[in-house]
Amino acid sequence: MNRLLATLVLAISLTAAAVAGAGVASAHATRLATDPVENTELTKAPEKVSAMFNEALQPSFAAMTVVGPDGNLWSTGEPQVDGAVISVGVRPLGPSGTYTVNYRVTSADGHVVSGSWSFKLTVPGTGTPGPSASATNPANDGIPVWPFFVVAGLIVAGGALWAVQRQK
Ligand SMILES: [Cu+2]
Repeated sequence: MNRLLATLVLAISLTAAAVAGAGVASAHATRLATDPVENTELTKAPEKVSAMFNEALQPSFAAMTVVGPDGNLWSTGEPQVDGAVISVGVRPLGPSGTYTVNYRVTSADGHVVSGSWSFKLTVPGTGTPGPSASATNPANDGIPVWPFFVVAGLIVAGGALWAVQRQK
């Protein structure tokens, strides 16, 4: 019975390690399309911005912001993940110029992918901005991957140790 349990623990540990390894090997989510299209010139603010990827995204840790030419946040609310699409609401825009959409999504394989694109507002709007974006760019706070490997390694070591001790 004890040996069976030890074997089970080892099997689970190896599976965890294999999953961690598989994440490195498989491809990240790739951005296929954006709305508005990159570098589009708009005369009116979009109600929301979105990016579509080549695979379903994990809804956890998703981030998306719109930063205006004034350095302020023009996105509003929480980003929404729907299958392969992430979107966020946009306030009525303000000054004309370049608005940059920053995003961070989690691929199906667990890897975090971040990026950005821009569009241009050619006619200034009357909207009021959110807070300054300098501290809230999602591209700046990537989630480190190494704690996952440390935990996987500890599980494998623990399982092996247990298996060895049970055989004495
Ligand atoms: Cu990946």
